[in-house]
Amino acid sequence: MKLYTSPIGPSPRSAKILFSLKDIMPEIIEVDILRAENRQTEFLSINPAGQLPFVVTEEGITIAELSAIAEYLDEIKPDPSLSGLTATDRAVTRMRMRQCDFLIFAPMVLGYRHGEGRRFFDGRIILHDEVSAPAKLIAQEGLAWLDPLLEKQDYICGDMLTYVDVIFYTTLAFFDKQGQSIDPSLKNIAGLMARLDTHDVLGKGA
Ligand SMILES: N[C@@H](CCC(=O)N[C@@H](CS)C(=O)NCC(=O)O)C(=O)O
Repeated sequence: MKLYTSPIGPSPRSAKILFSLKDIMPEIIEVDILRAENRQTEFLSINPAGQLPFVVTEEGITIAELSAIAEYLDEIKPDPSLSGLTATDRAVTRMRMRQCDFLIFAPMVLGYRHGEGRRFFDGRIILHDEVSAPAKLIAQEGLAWLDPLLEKQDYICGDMLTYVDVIFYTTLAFFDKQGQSIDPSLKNIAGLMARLDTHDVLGKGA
């Protein structure tokens, strides 16, 4: 299996953690994200979404999107599971992933791309001046929605670490440094981030 990735960016960092947690060692192909190599024809022919990371399976199939990659890794090597041990657990994981994506990750990404990240994204995507500020507010509303759901559990989907925690951790840690910090009154989210900071594989050095 080949993993096309980069040494920088929250999603490549998530991929590194996911592969580490699964103890799977893919062939690594580093793509120069700063020079937008990922947006050039050669890479678009492999991954039309133009983003990193993505996997190319032994059969030559491209799998992009961290959640799809994580579920694929769980299918080919179930232990340790990052999606959940039962059909119900896995459904809960997919549910929370989609909710986090729509309510938190996507608006955070839009807030950055159309705001602080404009210079980087200029020429890669169409930029709109009016997008950044409301997108950041929507992401904060999403975090405020999630916070009480974590009151009685250690992780986003319950008492087991899943790929949603990995993606959440790297995404929030990255955007925290880009002007989208976590409201300290969201105690459960702050607690989750602190817990993940001390995790052997996720931790700050990963
Ligand atoms: N939803 C995607 C996000 C991928 C993503 O945003 N990748 C960023 C790196 S963190 C990227 O490729 N940025 C460079 C670009 O868009 O040109 C996933 O789950 O993999």
